[in-house]
Amino acid sequence: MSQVIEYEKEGDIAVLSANNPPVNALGVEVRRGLMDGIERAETEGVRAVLIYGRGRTYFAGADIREFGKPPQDPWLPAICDRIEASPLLVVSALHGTALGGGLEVALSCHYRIAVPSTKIGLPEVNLGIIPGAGGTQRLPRVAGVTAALDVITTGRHVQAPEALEMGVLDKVQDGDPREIGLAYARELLAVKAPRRPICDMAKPTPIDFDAAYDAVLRKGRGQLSPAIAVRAVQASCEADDFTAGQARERELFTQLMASDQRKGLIHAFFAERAVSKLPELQGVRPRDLHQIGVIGGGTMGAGIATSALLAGLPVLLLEMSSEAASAAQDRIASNLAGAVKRGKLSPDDQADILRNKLSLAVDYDALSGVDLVIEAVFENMEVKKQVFARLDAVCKKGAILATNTSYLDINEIAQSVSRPHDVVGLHFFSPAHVMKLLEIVVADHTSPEVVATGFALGKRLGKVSVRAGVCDGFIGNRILSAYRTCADHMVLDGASPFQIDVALTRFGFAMGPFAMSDLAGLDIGWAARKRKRAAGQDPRARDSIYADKLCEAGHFGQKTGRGYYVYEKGKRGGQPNPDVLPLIEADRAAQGISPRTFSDEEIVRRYMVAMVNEAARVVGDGVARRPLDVDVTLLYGYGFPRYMGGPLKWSDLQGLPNVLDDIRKWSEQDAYFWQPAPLLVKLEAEDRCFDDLNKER
Ligand code: T1G
Repeated sequence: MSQVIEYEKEGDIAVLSANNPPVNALGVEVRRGLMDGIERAETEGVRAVLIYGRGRTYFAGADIREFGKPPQDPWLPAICDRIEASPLLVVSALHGTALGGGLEVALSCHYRIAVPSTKIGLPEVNLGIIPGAGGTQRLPRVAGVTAALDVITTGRHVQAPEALEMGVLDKVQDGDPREIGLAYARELLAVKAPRRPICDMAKPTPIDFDAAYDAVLRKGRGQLSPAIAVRAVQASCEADDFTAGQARERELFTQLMASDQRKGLIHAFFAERAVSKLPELQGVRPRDLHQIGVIGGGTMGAGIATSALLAGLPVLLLEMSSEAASAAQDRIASNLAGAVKRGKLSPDDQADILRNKLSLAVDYDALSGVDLVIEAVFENMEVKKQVFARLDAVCKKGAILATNTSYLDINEIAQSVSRPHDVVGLHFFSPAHVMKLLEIVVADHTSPEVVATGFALGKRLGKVSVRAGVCDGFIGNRILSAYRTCADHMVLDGASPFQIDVALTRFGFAMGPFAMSDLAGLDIGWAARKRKRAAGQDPRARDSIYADKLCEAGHFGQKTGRGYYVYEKGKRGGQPNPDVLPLIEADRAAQGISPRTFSDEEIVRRYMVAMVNEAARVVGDGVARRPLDVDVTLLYGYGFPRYMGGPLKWSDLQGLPNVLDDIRKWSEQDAYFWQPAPLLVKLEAEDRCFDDLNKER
């Protein structure tokens, strides 16, 4: 008998328990154990079979690590059919997260009981595929098409009470899964409950599947799996019989399993878990965090404070005056009210946080007891150094001194205090209490313990934390600067900002670069361009002034109501600003440029290749430890389409030689901007890809 599926007998009930930590994934050994267990039970004169999971959960799905490898017998659909066809009464007792193939195994049983905290779901679409072991055929039969489509196309987790109402669960009862499962099986046997193979149930009532398909496809913004799932569910109504419906499901599942979107989404799944696993942190104990200090209560400081407060961390917020502190408190209260509105916080908890967890101060001495302090003051090196000097004087030994700067040199800040090993960058993204990305910027002398504490804080705040080295823009903003510059070059050469935005949203980005600039504020880019010019940028670098002209006219984007787009109060989105094209034409004329047309394909290709080239430099320079760190940064901080896995996964799927061919071709027009990143050239020469680097590091 397999170790991962244990077989026991409890009277006239055979018990199959999964023991495959951490999530009882349905790997080939588990599948073999289930098949052997069912067959054995049928030879031992028992009347029922109970299936449940040991440890933290019932089966949480197929083993994702097997994807992309040759499938191994027995396949999960065959297991489900075998369980369902058993002449014995088969009961599943669920707890934890019964997801994907796990729920499909449960649906192939004849009865399902769960503890109240159980969550069920069919989240396969989040991996670029669809349920492939009968879920699209069985769930509609028990829950109806509408409920099944909601669960399958969103991949959402369903709490036990709702699953009971849906008809997916037959009973919800507190207790040990094994015990409640055995009691329920005995109860069913006592009343001679019939087997209830779902495959024998009537076909579900159809809906307008074309309308459902169109609606889901639009919502998917380029991701195909949710819409394809609609067609699989459609087969549960329209196929000749259950078996034909399963065949249709298998056909669609197999198509998606071979797709780049499945490769991208699986990469994202594992990358977002690997990103916090750094060899340098193995065995390093983070410092305890009982209270954190935040300096500066503007948008960022208030957002950071809100994020910590929502995670249950007491916060001391320091401002320059009591009026500023009170204004900061109002910003935090407003942020918390948003959390209440979104159902993330109860009104009582909001009141408790403001009354008991948030303290305000105007005197640095108040920070003497905090374990970690984050400054979010004006982005100016001298101001930052003054703040750090004060912190160095008042904070207790072992307190961590963090800066939220988005581009200033953290090594220079660290050198201005007596404890550089306690200095770290914690780069939050605005709004800090909503955006999940946190760049943990490690300066030359930052101690591993401080880095580990940064990651522990990020985990506690529910962030996805990425380790970054010190450079202008760290990982995300440095890469953003490159592909944003590429977009500006295309505007100078003939494309319009509006065409570029449309092309990139069609490709899958939530927003195009110019709409994004309007959202962030055009003054930020303007300051960066002035900073680079003042620092003396390379004369070979192309420059543009059309955007400066917009800013000089006071148009900073959404915050002033006008930028690349014109924004009307109360209306979502903006309309192209008619003043923009004349500014661009003047800029082209001043530079003697004759504009040409761009196809959407070329726009997307240049934009993406510029992103990949700079990302390869960021990895090559060691600012990002691995390619996956770049991918996770772009996925969580820059609206990169998740189904492509991130820019470096995308480039692997495109083929690095093809990417390099484009760079070399374009470098004939602009050898300065299109210099191939050395790492790209190296990988091409060694016939390797970024995934190989991820595996090595
Ligand atoms: N396969 C392999 N490993 C898995 C896994 C899975 N399905 N789920 C989790 N892990 C690993 C994960 O990589 C991590 O490893 C550890 O378990 C803890 O996970 C035919 C084909 C279950 C809600 O999509 O949603 O069934 O980093 O950190 O936050 O139709 O994991 O420790 O080395 O996420 O408590 C469908 C995916 C598969 C569920 C737990 N199932 N997993 O969250 O822990 S497709 C899923 C999750 C399928 C069938 C199809 C979550 C979780 P490590 P964790 P967590």
